[in-house]
Amino acid sequence: GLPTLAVVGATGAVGTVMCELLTGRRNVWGEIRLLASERSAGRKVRCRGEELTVQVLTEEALDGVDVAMFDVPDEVAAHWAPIAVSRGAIVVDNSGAFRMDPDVPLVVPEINPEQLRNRPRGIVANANCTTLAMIVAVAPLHRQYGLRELVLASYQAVSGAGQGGADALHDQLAKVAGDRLLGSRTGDVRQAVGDDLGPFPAPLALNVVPWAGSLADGGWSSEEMKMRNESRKILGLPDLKVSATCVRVPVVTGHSVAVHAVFATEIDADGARGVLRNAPGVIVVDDPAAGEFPMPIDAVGTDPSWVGRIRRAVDDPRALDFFVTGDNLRKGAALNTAQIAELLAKTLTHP
Ligand code: 11C
Repeated sequence: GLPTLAVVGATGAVGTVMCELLTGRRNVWGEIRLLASERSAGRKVRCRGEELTVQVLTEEALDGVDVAMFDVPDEVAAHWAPIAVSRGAIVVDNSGAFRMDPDVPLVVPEINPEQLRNRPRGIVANANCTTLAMIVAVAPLHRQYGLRELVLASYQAVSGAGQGGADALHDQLAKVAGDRLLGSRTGDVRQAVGDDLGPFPAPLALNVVPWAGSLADGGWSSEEMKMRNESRKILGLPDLKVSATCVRVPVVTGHSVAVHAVFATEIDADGARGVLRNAPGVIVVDDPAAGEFPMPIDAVGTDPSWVGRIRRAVDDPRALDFFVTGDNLRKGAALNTAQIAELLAKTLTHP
């Protein structure tokens, strides 16, 4: 029979997209079991054309599961992923809990699928959504030109912080709509928005916030360190120089990254465009004269990383600048997890 899949965290922002994805993709699963916290248990969710009842995550609920996808906070994954493994499942974890563990492969199927084979802890990690949007475009350029350094600036959507992030932005936009003084010297956005900041340290409506995640050493944010550390691990370049500045913008879904990539050899924009056009998971949208650039409003709900504004640095013939946008809930989370799980399913189908 076909392997049994569990989706842990099935009612969150990523879990919800996962159910949509499982409905649209080629089916490789037998039973699909939706698991969540007590709060969401009993809810009915349509998935793959079936109406499924969300069950409470317990040890017993994991019995008989072949692959368990985890879309839950770090501390929940840290506790429950090893339990799922002890019950016989392979875990594909979308949290940050295991990504940098040397015994856990960090897999992007377009880039390093071979790493799936070596998973001593029974856990495979899915990268951060900001890393994923960018790395799908950077990896094929690295193969062609030899990457030496990345300088990154992100433009991250509020749904990266979960459903609460999306709700916060919509609530704030409703509060600021129509007041044309807001954002000028005489109109205070903080006052209009009030205390309801959701998961963010400052208002997102009519604003940008140069902060995502928690405080790490040296003034860096955890999100910036993830972009550095995960890029190094996925590309197999432990000494890669990476500097990232992560910024939250008033976009609901779709993380964008401005990339300055320095290579070992000279690079030209047309050559890079050719490499990217042939790269799996990438779509090139690069005709500024016609108003065509990668943007979240177009990338949302789609699978690929959209890449454009491709140009060679004026002052360094070995450096390329470009802009990339990807759906943070799809390739950034649910899609990459589903792709990994499907590769595992191929090896698991019971006779
Ligand atoms: C954000 N990228 O946009 C974060 C959310 O390590 O999986 C995902 C955090 C993570 O806020």
